Amino acid sequence: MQPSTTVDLNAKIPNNVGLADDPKLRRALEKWLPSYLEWWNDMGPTDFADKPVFLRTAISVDSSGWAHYDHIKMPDYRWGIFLNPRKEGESVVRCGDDAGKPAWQEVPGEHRNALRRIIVTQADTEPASVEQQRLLGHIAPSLYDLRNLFQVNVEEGRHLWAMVYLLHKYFGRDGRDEADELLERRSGDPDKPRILGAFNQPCDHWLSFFAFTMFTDRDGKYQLAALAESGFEPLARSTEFMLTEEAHHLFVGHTGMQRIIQRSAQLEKIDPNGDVRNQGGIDFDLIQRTINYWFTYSLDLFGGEISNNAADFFGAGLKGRYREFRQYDEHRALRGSYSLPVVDGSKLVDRDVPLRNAMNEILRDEYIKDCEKALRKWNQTLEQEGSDRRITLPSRRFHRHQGIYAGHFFDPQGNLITEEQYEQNKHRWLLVPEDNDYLLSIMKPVYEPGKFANWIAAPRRGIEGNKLEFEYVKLHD
Ligand code: BYC
Ligand code: FE
Ligand code: FE
Repeated sequence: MQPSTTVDLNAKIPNNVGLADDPKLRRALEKWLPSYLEWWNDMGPTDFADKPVFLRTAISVDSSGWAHYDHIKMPDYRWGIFLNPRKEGESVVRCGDDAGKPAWQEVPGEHRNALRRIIVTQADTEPASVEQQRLLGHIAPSLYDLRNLFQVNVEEGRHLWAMVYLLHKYFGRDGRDEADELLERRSGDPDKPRILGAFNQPCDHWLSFFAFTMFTDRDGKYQLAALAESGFEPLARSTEFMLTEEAHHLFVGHTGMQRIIQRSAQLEKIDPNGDVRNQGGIDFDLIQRTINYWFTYSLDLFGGEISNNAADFFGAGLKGRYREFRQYDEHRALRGSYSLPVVDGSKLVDRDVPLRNAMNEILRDEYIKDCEKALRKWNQTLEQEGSDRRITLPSRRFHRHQGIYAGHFFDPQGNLITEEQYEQNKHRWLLVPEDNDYLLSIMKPVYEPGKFANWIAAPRRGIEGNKLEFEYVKLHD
């Protein structure tokens, strides 16, 4: 059945997947709903449950006007299930051995395990990020930012719904068990951690929050885009709709970092010695260490440079390249190779890898290009503010925990160094506990409408045509 573009908004779970006509599935999801809400209450944003937040809610899959904005309390958010419509001629397997054949509306038996694994991995990141960010509301730099945090949080919750729908509908008993386990794992818990590395790292303050939404949510963009090329069409349509929401998360990260950089440049000018910290701001070295930290953990999320999993996923038509359908003419990738530097003793030598095995690296290339674009914007901001400082991205080899560079030591320029050299310098390159102490010392909540903390510039404009003074979160009745 083709999902319609009209959304059933009156249903207990808003959806355009025909839940009303599938009582068994509807009951299963309605049973999962209270467990989800219990998780939200335990692990979602602390203490703001009774405060109306100016949130957007997805109400349609029509690209013009898909969202509705209103003040609502987060536990009353209408988490729904939405699939993008698909045009004629687009319902094909887009990559691999079966490229060009009709897309699958059901899970092919031979790809069942791989698909389940991909969906569970994707799903697991969504609640993980909400857990990582749960305390940040207490130190928000403004009501505008507080609202954006909560907007990201409720939408990550909806992304979990999008994946849990697929697990319940297409994976039977196993899928239901996986859906339950998604509510049991916890970010950073040594006994039942989240699946991927970055989602177990603490996100204690707003500098990390903005770097996370800039760099880690951006991995989300590229993974979702690769899954939007999947031959399993329900997955492709789900992830396509998730991408419309994702754009806002990336906006929050990109502009959040930019506003901090801008403010630091202003404080540098004000201070007689150009000392940003002396003015209560965030110095550029600390900003750089934070970028180094979250960018590299996010690079890990693409998996190994040389990967049999990636080759299998691509060959099976489960996961394509970025914009596979539109950007490439040849969708099999059986010929050709990808050259990359590998560690050989004490030096780096180039090695050719069959194209399919390099799919993680090819996606990582797209991601890095996108990040470089953002860095150029931030450096423009610095130039406009009259600062001589510039921010950079570290090498993709630096500080890696996955793939061929893990277990070796590199400086941020990508040169091989000894473990000793690395240990001696890492406090200059990566976030350290003292950084967190300092950031927490300057991050006091600013809850007065239209006011912003000293360490961050105000945004250019408000949300949905509202002024910056608008009460984006109503803390007092
Ligand atoms: N941490 O061949 P390899 C988002 C494991 S973010 C821990 O190198 P593969 C969001 C791997 O599982 C997007 N383990 O990698 C953002 C494998 O384990 P097994 C999330 C890792 O499989 C912000 C082994 O290493 N979506 O949406 O080609 C807020 C060797 O695997 C890591 C997806 O990830 C790691 N970083 O690629 C909210 C899409 N990396 O089999 C949300 C689905 C690798 O030996 N996932 N491993 O036990 C995938 O497509 C793939 O699983 C990966 C890994 C790209 C993650
Ligand atoms: Fe998400
Ligand atoms: Fe996101």
